[in-house]
Amino acid sequence: MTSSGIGASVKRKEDDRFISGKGKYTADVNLYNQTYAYFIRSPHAHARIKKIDISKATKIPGVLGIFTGDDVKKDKLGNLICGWKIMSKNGSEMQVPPHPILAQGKANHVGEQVAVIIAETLEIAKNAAEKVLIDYEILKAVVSTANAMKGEQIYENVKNNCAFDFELGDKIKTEESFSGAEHIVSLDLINNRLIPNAMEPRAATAEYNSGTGEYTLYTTSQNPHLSRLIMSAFMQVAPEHKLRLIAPDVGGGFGSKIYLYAEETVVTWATKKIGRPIKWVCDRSESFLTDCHGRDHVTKAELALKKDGTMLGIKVHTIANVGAYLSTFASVTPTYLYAPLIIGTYNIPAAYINVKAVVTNTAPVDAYRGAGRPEAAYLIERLVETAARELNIDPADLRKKNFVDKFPHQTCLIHLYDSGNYKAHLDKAMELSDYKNFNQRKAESKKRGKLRGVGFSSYIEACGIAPSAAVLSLGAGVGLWESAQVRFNPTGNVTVFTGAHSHGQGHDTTFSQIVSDRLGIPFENIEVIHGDTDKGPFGMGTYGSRSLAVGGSAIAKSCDKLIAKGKKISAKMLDVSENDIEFKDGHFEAKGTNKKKSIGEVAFASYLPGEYGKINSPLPEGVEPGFNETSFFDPANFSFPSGTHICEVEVDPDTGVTKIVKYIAIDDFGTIINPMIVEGQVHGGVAQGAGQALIEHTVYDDSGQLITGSYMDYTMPRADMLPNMKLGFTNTPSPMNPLGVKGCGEAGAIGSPPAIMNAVTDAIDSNDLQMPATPVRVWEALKRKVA
Ligand code: MCN
Repeated sequence: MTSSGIGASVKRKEDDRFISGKGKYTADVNLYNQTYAYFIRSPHAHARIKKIDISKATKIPGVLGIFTGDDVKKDKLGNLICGWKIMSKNGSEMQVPPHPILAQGKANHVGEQVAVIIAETLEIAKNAAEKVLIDYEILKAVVSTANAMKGEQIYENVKNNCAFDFELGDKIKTEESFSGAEHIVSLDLINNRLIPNAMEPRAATAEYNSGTGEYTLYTTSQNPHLSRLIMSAFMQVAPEHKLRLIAPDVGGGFGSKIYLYAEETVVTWATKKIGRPIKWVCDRSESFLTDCHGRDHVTKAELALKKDGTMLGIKVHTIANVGAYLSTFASVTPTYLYAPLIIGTYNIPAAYINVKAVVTNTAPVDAYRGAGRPEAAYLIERLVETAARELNIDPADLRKKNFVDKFPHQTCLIHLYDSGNYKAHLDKAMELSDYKNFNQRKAESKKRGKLRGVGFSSYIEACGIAPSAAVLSLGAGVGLWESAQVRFNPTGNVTVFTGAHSHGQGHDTTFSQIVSDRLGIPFENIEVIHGDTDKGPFGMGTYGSRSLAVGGSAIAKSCDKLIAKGKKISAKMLDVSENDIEFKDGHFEAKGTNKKKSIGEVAFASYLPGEYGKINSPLPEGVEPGFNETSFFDPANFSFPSGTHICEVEVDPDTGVTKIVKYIAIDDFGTIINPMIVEGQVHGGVAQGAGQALIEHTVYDDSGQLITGSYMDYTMPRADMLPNMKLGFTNTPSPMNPLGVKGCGEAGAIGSPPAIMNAVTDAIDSNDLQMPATPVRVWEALKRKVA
């Protein structure tokens, strides 16, 4: 390992830019002669739009245009799409509510964009909005996840408000496993709805060049290529070759910026109509109302076991709230990202899951850090811990008894687990947490009047979302893979173009480490470019902890192609046979001699054969000039990170306040490129999971108004909620990619909610508690217990 190669904790090269205010975010983009967009949003959750009168507003000086759903219709723009087709158990296709970029006929959630005003300044646009008269007929709103199917039908084509009724697994075999069971654990679980809250709110600035017919959109996107594809192929905003999307620095996304939203589409369409650039920046209140939310499941989960703890079967019924519209990936999150993982790390022979996806008059719900996998880990890990308590078996022993321990492992659902050693991370976590002395700590806490609890979670996730064959067979609209171009410039430094997008994950650093390691060139001589559809090949973006496993592997593949080409060129330069060339530490060496050429020299010669390139002849026959390779990597399967998290909490029975006093996370991410970055990813993920478990909660009232629409009411996790975490790794390389890596970007948010909730329920000795375990809920649960 070199000081900047694979395995080194290199400091993030992008941080200097970010912490010194030199980052360039979408809102920093200001174009000559730009105008400003302001969206008029529905104040009602469900309302018929009877009339929109813009006559007064258009007369205000400085107003350049006001557009409504009628204008969108007139221009024949397509609707926003959901790109993953899910079939219901009766064989019918999912029912998708039409999703126009400006409401047509009806508004279906508070905050939905009903009209847009383009003006010389934002103030003028906002003032003009006051003069737009909209006549609404308020309709009854459907809000509750559990009762959505009993509510008034929202869309003509979505019967009973159920977009799809999905199932996976063998129902009969599972029922049989339950009939033969000696013990059944049953839990009613709510996976609370979350609002992503990336540090940078969404933004978009669009410009049309009438000279070239080209549109440029600067946008806060996690996957600009896919957004461009949707805008071109499905919405007819502009032909793909005339549409350039640039997602510059993006200040976090956590999933919420994967999707194509209405606003960026509207400004791109309207910029040609206005004939000037248009800028839109979302404010935090709009973010709360319109960014896609996450989770929101109501679940009944049951686990069948023998008395000795052997797991026999699992049965799950979930109602998943997808909100008012099916956003870009909304259908895959509560189905294929969730259902196949309900068996977790365990050898459970029979499983059945049914998911009813319901539409409601709330903001759309889509993937949020973990996307389906936290929901799966939560239910299986809560069931397992409960089973251990009910059967009076140590939770660690129950897990070990049932762990999958041979790989590859074909589960009874659809996944083939690639590699792992679950016992190893459980053992390591137990050792690091000093589990054996827990009872002593519990007694000490008791002396101080506190209730101490411990919780485990041995989670698994599927990441590296890609294998085209697999995702297409599961209903994806397009196969997923990733691309990379590694380009040597003649003077020996390297530009890497990746189809992935970094918005906090440190790709500039880790991708440079891969190239430095593979090609033996200094880390400082490598530049990573992402987020621009005009640079580099097509890309699939960043989500599902896929960028390293899929995008990083494409980079490694391109490096290997360069080495193969370099062998041919250097053989000619050194006057030996290609078979005698060995590539080592950045040099092509003629075996058994002291003759060698650095990769930089070879790169120069490849572009400029001749005196200066020190290859006084043309390149070898059949070798094209240049040192620039492009690769597309499509793995054979997902990779499956796993880990054990152990949490200890102290609950104050008088106030219900929970304090996390110990947190251990031992994770298996296969080969690790940069341990420091990976630890940072785990820290962030655990903090988000702690937020979900203890304080974060999205509340709509019965009329569909968002009660938790600001930081006054929506509580974000804070540093003082978390102790100094102890992290560690077990590394079983994944056989699914050339780097042996597994993703780490979501693991913390997947492993932590069940570990924390298992600890809280242990402390209060009651399962009668749902997330978030706020002080009042914990206190009430304790009171219910006494009563
Ligand atoms: N890495 C590594 N070794 C491994 C695994 C990963 O060194 N074995 C490094 C990677 O090279 C990369 C980082 O860790 O620099 C995360 O890699 P990966 O797990 O591939 O995840 P992605 O880069 O695809 O990031 C997506 C993931 C997701 S899905 C969400 S949501 C999320 C997350 O990452 N959103 C984030 N982490 C985030 N971090 C920040 N700061 N901001 C977000 O919005």
